[in-house]
Amino acid sequence: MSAFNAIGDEREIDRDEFTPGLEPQPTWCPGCGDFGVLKALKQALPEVGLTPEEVLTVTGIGCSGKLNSYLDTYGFHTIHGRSLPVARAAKLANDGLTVVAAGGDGDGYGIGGNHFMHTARENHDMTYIVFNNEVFGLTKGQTSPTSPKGHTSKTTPHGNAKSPIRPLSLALTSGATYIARTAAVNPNQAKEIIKEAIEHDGFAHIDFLTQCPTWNKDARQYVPYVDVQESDDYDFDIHDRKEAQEMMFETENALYEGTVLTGRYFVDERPSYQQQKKELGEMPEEPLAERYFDDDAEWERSYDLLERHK
Ligand SMILES: Cc1ncc(C[n+]2csc(CCOP(=O)(O)OP(=O)(O)O)c2C)c(N)n1
Ligand code: SF4
Ligand SMILES: [Mg+2]
Repeated sequence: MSAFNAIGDEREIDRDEFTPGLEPQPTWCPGCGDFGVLKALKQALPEVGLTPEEVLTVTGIGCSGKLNSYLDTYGFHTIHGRSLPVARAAKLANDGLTVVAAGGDGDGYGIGGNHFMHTARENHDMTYIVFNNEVFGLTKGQTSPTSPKGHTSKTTPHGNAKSPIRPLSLALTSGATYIARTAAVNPNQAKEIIKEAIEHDGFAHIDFLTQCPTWNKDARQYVPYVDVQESDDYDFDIHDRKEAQEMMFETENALYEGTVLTGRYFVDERPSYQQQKKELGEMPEEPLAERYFDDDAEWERSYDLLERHK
């Protein structure tokens, strides 16, 4: 029996199964928002009926990138900004896996920004969690693509001259089909949003506000927050692109003016890339890795291809 045969098994599971037995405790600083992501994810995975062996967590580099060290799923800690291409390849090679990609604001909106845009455009079926703490945490607090204008740090001692990126708007115009923002201070909402994102068939982007008390001088905890679905002050249709766009724009401005808006912003039913590849007959019917176990399989090996080009 290969590791993949476990996919599809039905049994009772709980969040403790996602806690590694041998790994050390998280090394995040006390009060770090990253704990909130880990907690919400550990609760969400069993609640959608997943077992650890059905999930792959792919992370970038940063404090956020340590997520899969503390989570007992398959894991791949990639290089800076490259969680999405690795996640895409894994999902294409084994469509049975539930893929969660994760990384920081520097990782996903900076160095990996190009991958973010195209993974959204192509609507790859996965959940992408961006830990947005508005700084480069691991490397000691440099200004990042989501740092506010005027933000002071070692790299912008006189104040940040750049305007921050608009993550929700960027996801929308790029083509993501589920877009939400949540915050580490709102664990129940975070868990529900992660569950919806995992169950969504297509690219689901979660901008997850995670405070960095060590390096973000303002040490914002993102409280009080407003849930746009719960509040009477906001009324928009998450299936209407134009209304979602206006709400995202307001949300992105509000964050830097001191009002933290969170919730679901956009959901669309456009078929995922995997779905479209299946319709074209271009998706493997079994995980590609299974072929290593099948001596009779006829498949081209990379060195056969090299031979042909001699
Ligand atoms: C190609 C490359 N450039 C730079 C670095 C150094 N580096 C490591 S983590 C990091 C920033 C992390 O910031 P972010 O993605 O926001 O994650 P956080 O630590 O805040 O969770 C940088 C610049 C690297 N590892 N690789
Ligand atoms: S440096 Fe900031 S982001 Fe990194 S673990 Fe500490 S509080 Fe969290
Ligand atoms: Mg960061």
